[in-house]
Amino acid sequence: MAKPGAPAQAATPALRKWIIEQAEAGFAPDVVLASMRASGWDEDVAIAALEATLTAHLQDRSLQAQRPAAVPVPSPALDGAPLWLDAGDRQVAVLSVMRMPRLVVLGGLLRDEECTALVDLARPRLSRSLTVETQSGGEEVHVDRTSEGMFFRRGENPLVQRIEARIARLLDWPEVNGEGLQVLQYQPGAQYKPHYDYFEPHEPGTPRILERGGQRVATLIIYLQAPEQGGATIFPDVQLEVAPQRGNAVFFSYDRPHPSTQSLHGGAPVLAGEKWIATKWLRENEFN
Ligand code: PD2
Ligand code: ZN
Repeated sequence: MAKPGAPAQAATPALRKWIIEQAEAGFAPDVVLASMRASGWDEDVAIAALEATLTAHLQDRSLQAQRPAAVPVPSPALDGAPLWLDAGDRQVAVLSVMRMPRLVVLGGLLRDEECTALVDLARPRLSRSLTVETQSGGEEVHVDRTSEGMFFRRGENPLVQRIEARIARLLDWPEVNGEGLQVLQYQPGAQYKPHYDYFEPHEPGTPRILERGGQRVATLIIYLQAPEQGGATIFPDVQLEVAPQRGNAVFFSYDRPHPSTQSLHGGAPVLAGEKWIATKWLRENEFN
């Protein structure tokens, strides 16, 4: 609190930055306080600013220290800002690029006939989608995920092989690091509430999951059938909605299993029609 009669003084971002620089340079708080007093800061204001700034700074530092280390992630070859990417047997359009979260919207990853064929192969094999049960590392039915789905085994048939080879080339990531392609169907009302695709490091079931290829480091969601309304893939941290247009895809990576990647995402409720997607999750190492 400023003393009566003292000019109103506030801890500006510039002052906070300066306080942190002094602390990092090794000056004790009382030395920094003396220096602030000498520059005309009211003592009470200066003490409050010092306390608040240094406490917040220590909290930030300890959160940073707890953050898992970053690892290499798949990425399309975006150097030079190309409009098209080489996916081997197909050129794929770059529609949007974001740095944080690391995200790319891709156009024409699959041909219409490939989308239809995947849906036809998947339809008879659908069952209620599961989510990871974090205690055991197993899976469970969950209200947050109301789609129906199935998994293809990696390389299960020529169509899946072709798509997997395309994805590996596009993202420059080994095919064997990919989980089997998952196909999901969302009926009107179905959704997937916001979540992270990586496995929570501190959950008891995670070590078991990581035995098969390590962490997930990226997700590719391919739209196989657009609903009539709704069903966008949403990224709440950055208020982005990707429209689920057939043949297009959204790719995003997360270099550590931590919310700082801003990779929180969900499937908004389908309002009319049916939405179908295929998801490819990419692991750090070979998935088996
Ligand atoms: O269907 C989607 O848009 C969606 C949203 C969030 C899919 C996934 N996550 C997923 O397959 O992980
Ligand atoms: Zn997801």
